[in-house]
Amino acid sequence: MPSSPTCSVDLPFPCIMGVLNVTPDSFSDGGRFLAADDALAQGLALVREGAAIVDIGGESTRPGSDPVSADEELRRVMPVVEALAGRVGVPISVDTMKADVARRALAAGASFVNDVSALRFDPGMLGVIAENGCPVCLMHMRGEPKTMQDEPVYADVVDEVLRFLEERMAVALAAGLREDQLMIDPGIGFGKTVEHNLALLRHLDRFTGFGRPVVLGTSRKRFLGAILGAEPAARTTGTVATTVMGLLAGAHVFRVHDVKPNFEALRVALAVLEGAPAA
Ligand code: PMM
Repeated sequence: MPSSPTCSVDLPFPCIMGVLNVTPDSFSDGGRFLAADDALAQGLALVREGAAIVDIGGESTRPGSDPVSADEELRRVMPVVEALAGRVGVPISVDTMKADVARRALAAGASFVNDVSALRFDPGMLGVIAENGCPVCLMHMRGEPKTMQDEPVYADVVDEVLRFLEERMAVALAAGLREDQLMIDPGIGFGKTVEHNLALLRHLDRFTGFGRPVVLGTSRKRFLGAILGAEPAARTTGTVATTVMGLLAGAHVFRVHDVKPNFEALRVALAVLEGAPAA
């Protein structure tokens, strides 16, 4: 039976992290949930469909995107965190690289931080996580969103991403974070070609070797478009294929926009692995 390390926020294994982007420009759902009421309804819908985490983000990290100010990010994110905290019944993560946004979101009821810069962009972030004692997802990204897709080159993408995550975990532990606060993510699409993404997915099992929960974010991403010749909204089936493969490789958390099909695929795959439907 598959299993995964425990975390300081109790997350079922496997589980879905539903994406709630409160941005005008995210690549697949930008602009849809800018009004707090729409975001609240979408957050509740994600949980109804099976999400065990709602991931709220106010800054697009799509390739080529410009950063937004902390004030603007707070203006987007805080009403949604405040509206959802205590109402969704599942942990909320805040997808941010900024210490101020993380601090305020945690104070308003978010349970952990999803930092796609792996604590590199804001020197204050490590302190916020340490003070709060909450989990943090450390994701690999080459460079920054503005430039990350400018001809990324790796000698061996899997080795380099593994080494990067090992180094970021060491930095976090040296600063006083506990091991059970850490989750890791290979950062599919962040400074990687299609072939790099495929190599990371093919060798995803190696990421479980650190003994920390592995987060996988493939949802509707560009490499699926390259394979299928499909626009983001038509990449759901492709996403589901990677979710099932990710489960077989031992990934724990699946960050997706389309919760229901991914949740159902996990339930069926898990039933096959365990020889019985989950209770
Ligand atoms: N991808 C995006 C944003 N945040 N966080 C984690 N941990 N892993 C990811 O792969 C990831 C992320 C970009 O996708 P979006 O624009 O659809 O949110």
